[in-house]
Amino acid sequence: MKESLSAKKALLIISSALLLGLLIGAFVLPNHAKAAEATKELKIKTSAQCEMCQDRIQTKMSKVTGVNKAVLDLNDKVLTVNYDPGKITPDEVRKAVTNIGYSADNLPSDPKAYKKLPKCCKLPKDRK
Ligand SMILES: [Cu+2]
Repeated sequence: MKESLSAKKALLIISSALLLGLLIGAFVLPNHAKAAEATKELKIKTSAQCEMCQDRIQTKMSKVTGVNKAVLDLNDKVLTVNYDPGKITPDEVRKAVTNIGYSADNLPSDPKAYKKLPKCCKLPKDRK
């Protein structure tokens, strides 16, 4: 009698473990996949001019809520942003770039922020 009881216990433990495994498989793993999906990539053409612009844009953009990573390619001045679409929209990402003083795709730079940029970071027509 005692033995069959411990056998029942063992069965209970094993089936609990299996159930737990199923639960993990059913809930945790898909959430994990969702978390990976939560990062989207956006490419934005900017008016960056030099390495100082690159530093400025990358540093400031990486501090924007919802932005995971921002990398500027100085060859084509395209900013690649990895962002969380649950926290920020593409338009808000572009707006954040304009607030630093640079144009973002079709959006013009914020005039005040642009004015504060050092000469080398302004457009060639404004450097004199
Ligand atoms: Cu610059």
